[in-house]
Amino acid sequence: MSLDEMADWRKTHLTKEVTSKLIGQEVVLGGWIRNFRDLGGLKFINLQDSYGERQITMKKGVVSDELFNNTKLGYQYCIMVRGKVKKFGNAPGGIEIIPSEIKILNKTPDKLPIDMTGETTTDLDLRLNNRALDLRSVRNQAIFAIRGELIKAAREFLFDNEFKEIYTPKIIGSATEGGTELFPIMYFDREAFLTQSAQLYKEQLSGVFERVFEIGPSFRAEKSHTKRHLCEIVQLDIEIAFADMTDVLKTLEELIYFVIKNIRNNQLGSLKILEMEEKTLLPELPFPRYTYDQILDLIQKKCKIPIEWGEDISTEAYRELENILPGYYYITHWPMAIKPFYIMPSKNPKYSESFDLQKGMLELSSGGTRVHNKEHLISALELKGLNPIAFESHLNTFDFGMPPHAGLGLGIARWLTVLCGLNDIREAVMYPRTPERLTP
Ligand code: AMO
Repeated sequence: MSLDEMADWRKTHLTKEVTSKLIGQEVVLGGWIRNFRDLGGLKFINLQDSYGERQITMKKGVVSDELFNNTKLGYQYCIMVRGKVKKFGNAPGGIEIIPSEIKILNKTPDKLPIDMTGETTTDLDLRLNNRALDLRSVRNQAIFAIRGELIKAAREFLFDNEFKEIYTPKIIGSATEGGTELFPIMYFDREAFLTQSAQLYKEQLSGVFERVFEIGPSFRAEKSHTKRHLCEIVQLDIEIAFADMTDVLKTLEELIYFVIKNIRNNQLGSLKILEMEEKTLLPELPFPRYTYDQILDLIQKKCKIPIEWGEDISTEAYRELENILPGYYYITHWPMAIKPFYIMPSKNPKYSESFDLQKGMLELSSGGTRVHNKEHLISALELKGLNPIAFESHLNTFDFGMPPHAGLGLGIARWLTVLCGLNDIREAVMYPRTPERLTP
């Protein structure tokens, strides 16, 4: 069978726009065949586009014989349909389209690598291998509609609160956070790195624009094989001048509340598809706040897991804690020894003005008050065994009236995992990068 040309056909409507207001009118729709049924004298096509789906009904004797007999269909064929809108209570949107012409613009193999009808679930790796196809599934359309709303609402919240959007370089000359975990690249004849965080630049820009945010990529060369780690992430970074950690905690919880409110208002249908409408609820503000010491106490006494002061909290401990603290909560005042050099030590310098935001066992965000005094920052670098010379251009910016400032970084995919009730972070990214996966 040869393919049809689109020629001068253009969609008149998106599927979701074909409502009872258009009954009796002719429309042109385009999309993919999600499902089809052939009942002999009656054929049904579920036509999906990125906005929803509508039913195309071909009844022998109602549509032309040529159309009825010659239209050969396959799953995910790309088609355009011209037809009349008719009321039909049992179809999606209460509407069916009676076609006068169908163009088949592209076909698929007889057997698709993954089930696209939603009737069975396919293994995640196989789905990821065929991601451009997989992303058309109802489930994925819901996940990424929620992601879209998350980003839109976060931007709206931040612009409404006088933040300015920044973009910081992703190719950098030296490590931002000081550690390993960097991907080296060739920058002409020099070595450079992919950035692991917008940290230093967002701090510098808070000394210019005061309230800044960025939604951008960071790269983590960690060989972690968990359901929570990726090598390429998108972070929401926020930095606020003339502020400390307490201001950031407040901003972050208000942002979370605003985003969830918008998701519930505008994407309740997507939450329903994911069976999350009773779970992704508006959280109570303020979020509970525990110090690191209080959490340690809970882990030792209630979870009966041994943990030494100064250690990071293990996955096992977080898993147990989730039974006690299932919602959003903050852990503040971490030991300075396990926080980066740019974090401000507390009055008792064993502790730091830092926090993590948890949702159950997942860490969604971390941040804190920063050191804004250049001499302190140089000592902090040295204390962490880092060479201040490597940070010279950053340190120089502290000579020009750097204000006190504080901020946070939030992992978008981690948060989406929580909002959508996903079991694996790879589901929350269109094309995930993990130690094993570099394609597609
Ligand atoms: P941190 O390294 O804790 O802090 O990162 C902040 C948030 O980013 C997400 N995240 C990840 N998500 C998936 N895979 C990973 N490998 C991964 N690494 C981090 C998490 C995490 O909470 N500069 C600081 C932030 C700041 O202080 O402003 C930073 O990047 O959700």
